[in-house]
Amino acid sequence: MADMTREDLGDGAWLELAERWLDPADASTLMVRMVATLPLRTELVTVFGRQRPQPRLTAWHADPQCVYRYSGLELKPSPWAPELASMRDRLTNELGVPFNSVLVNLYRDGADSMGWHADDERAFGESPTIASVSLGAPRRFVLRHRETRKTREFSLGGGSLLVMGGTIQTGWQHAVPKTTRTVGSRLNLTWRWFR
Ligand SMILES: O=C(O)CCC(=O)C(=O)O
Ligand SMILES: [Mn+2]
Repeated sequence: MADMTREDLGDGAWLELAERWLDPADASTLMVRMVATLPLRTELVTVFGRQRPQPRLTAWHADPQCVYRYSGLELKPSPWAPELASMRDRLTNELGVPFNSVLVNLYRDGADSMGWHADDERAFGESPTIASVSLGAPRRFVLRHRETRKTREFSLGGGSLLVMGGTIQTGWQHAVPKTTRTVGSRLNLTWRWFR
């Protein structure tokens, strides 16, 4: 298994980062293949009663019973593509978590983003372990403590694996902010166990 750096954020929240979980060349090949083959699309979400497109493309792949509902959206699972199934099996093996779903996000450029949130839906359980694999160009990933407002940030580059665990989804939120800098596209895969 790749080198992992573990960081304790206090109150039972922790992170693990492997910057080179995938070889950079393999990460680029995988990105090209996934962008070409996965059913990535713009979803419409309802925020304060109004429908608007999410500023990124997404695909939801999971076991058939995993229907993901949030912000008025209902994502029915797409079947496992072979490269997703093998990433899932490697992660399950290395982390000992039976991942059965992945949300794939494509940030085409700096205008695509993800706002402040936590992966705290009930379907993910009490203290979920979430594995986030990044492919393509690096983007800023920021964590913010809900009460102290303390922040912690990473540049998540192609081939990296960030694991979030313990109470991190209760105590902290995270985001991928927009940027006016010229950045290449980035594909992120967040793996979860969905009950
Ligand atoms: O793109 C990222 O690094 C974060 C994605 C994320 O937070 C999510 O899918 O819930
Ligand atoms: Mn998230």
